[in-house]
Amino acid sequence: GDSGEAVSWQPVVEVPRLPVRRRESHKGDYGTVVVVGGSRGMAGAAVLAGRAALRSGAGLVRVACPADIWDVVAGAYPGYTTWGIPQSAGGTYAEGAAEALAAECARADAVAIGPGLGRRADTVALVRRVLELLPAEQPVVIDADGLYALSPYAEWGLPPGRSVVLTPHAGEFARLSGWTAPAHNPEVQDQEAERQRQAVRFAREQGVVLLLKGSGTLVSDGRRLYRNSTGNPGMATGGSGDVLTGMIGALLAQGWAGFEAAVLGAWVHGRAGDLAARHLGWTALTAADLLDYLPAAWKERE
Ligand code: NPW
Ligand code: AMP
Ligand code: MG
Repeated sequence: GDSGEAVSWQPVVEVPRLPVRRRESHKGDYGTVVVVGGSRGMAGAAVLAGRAALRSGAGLVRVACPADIWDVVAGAYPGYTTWGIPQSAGGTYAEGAAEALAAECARADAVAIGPGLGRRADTVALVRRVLELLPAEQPVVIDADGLYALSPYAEWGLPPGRSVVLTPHAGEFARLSGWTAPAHNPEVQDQEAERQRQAVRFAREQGVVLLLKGSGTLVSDGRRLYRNSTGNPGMATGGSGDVLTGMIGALLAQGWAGFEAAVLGAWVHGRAGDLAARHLGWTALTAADLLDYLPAAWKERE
């Protein structure tokens, strides 16, 4: 399309605050999120997303991973439940796997799909089929290999009108949208303006909430645009994005609308990175450290 097209949006300045928890509330009040992720070699991505969802207030977290890593994911952390996506002897997904997985997802309040799933043909088919089968009102955040399965989004994406949050980094956004950012330098004003225009336009045309990651993460629903101010280059480390996916899934499960969930998630994720960097520095920071600093970051929004 025409990248010079004028797009109007309202800048958002307010990052939402968390409502106060009622003293008598129980875990059913805070929603269930299913994290669909992981594969042999990338079990960690599912673990990071599941742990991040727990650290972000979801009442219950269930990690759905391929059956061949079920024990690995379950053994990595006791706080979430797990479910193994059926596989056949050869390791590919079994017949009926997508239907069974969709049924698991349909019992939850929100779904976070993609971290570490891999890119095999049967994985791509599984992701597409599951998303087709989800109830229309179920909110979903799609990241990483979930985005790969839906690229280009205009061809493979979900029908507009659903609550969908997509969280690509620049490389994933290029694959989804066909637009490749020039080497990103936020100091160059017109490059940044073009990045913002592309984000708003994609969100509007596809009817999704887009969270475009990077230094100065953008969130748009096609009408509003938010540019995040938290975060640092210490977060340029494997697994950072997987943590964000779990966080947004947890917020969706707690009833936040997609745009607000993405804005709040991006801010708190970056803030956790900034608090972590204060003690650990940029060099040593890891994705697991973000989990350790989420409590302090969330507390600032309580
Ligand atoms: P380059 O290298 O800059 O030329 P991919 P991925 C390009 C899982 N993980 N940020 C870049 O080009 C994830 O969940 C598992 C990043 C390159 O071509 C996924 O399932 C972990 N990339 C899977 O790995 C921890 C940028 O995009 C390509 C970019 C693959 O995810 C790690 C890289 O992206 C990881 O999270 C930017 N700003 N701009 C685990 N512990 O299990 C351009 N690129 O190929 O989508 O791969 O992000 O590594
Ligand atoms: P992913 O590439 O999916 O692992 O996501 C990386 C995460 O780290 C995203 O949330 C990015 O916004 C964040 N991140 C990476 N590099 C930076 C940076 N230089 N400044 C701020 N945030 C960053
Ligand atoms: Mg990622």
